[in-house]
Amino acid sequence: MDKNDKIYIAGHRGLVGSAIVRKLEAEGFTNIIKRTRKELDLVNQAAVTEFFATEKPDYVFLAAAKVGGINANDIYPGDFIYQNLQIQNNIISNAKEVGVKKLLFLGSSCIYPKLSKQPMKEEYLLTGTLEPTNEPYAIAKIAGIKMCQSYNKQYGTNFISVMPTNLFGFNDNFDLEKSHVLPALLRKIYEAKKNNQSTVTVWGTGKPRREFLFVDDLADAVYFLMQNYDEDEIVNIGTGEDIMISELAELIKKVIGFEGEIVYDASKPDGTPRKLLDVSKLNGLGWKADTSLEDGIRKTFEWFQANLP
Ligand code: GFB
Repeated sequence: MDKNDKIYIAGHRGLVGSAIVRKLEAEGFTNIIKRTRKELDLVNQAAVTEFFATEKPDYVFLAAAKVGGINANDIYPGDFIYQNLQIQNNIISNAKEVGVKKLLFLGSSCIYPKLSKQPMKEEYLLTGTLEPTNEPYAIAKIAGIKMCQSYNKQYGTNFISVMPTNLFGFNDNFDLEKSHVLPALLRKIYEAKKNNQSTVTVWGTGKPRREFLFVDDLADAVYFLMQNYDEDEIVNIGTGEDIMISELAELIKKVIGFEGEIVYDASKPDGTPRKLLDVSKLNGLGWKADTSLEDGIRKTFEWFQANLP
């Protein structure tokens, strides 16, 4: 990518898209195209077709998606499958129509089977049954991967797909019902400390294990792959390390300085027992994550405090 190439970042206000914008701006890119949802509804095929025909971007980062934590996936499955399929179909097909040089599609580690062997290698895709709470979202993401690969095969495009682990950082969603676990616990524990509560409730048993990647590291990896990877096969992006949800809660307690007790609500779903990515392919290409979980949580907590509504 040249510094003045036209680069469209779909989803530039979200957790991932905003981190990619920060990265590209820091690298000196000057021609970044952004559209808010009000300006361009990505679910609307005609609007997306017109946008691509007018703007004709050179490169596309497809970071726009309907996302949420385990509860949001569970209660809005129709929105998750419909909106994600629409957004990605509209963008990928129109990128091909106007001759985009390269597109990077962001998937998710939930595309792998619920009870997959750990750590999860790229080739485990479609080898088993998915986790039911996020199956509609995962099916949409799998369709996106297959769409990129099929277009490469039939039309000779260069559309790559990457599978990030659970992400966190600036511009995340801190809504207590719909967010992912890390921002939810940051907010719950922060509020518990502020209100002198003696306990904080964590959903599930606390036993599931998750891998967390600071989103600025993700943006760095995505930038690296946009320049150095041109293959059909998907690439995992993660740290290669995971922790128990109960350990995450203790770590966030330590960062925030909350001295109360963590209690578990086992009536809430645990989801997949473990979701650790095998990142040997990405490491072999020459990229490694470098923000520790504790540092990432500290930075995110500072951002959260500075940006409280
Ligand atoms: O982050 P999370 O919602 O996503 O939940 P998943 C991870 C684990 O944390 C689950 C537990 O075992 C939750 O039960 N947890 C504990 C909590 N307390 C809380 C809380 O207050 N809020 C939330 N949200 N969880 C999502 C998928 O799965 O991960 C998406 O549903 C996507 O499709 C995303 O793949 C990365 O890792 O379980």
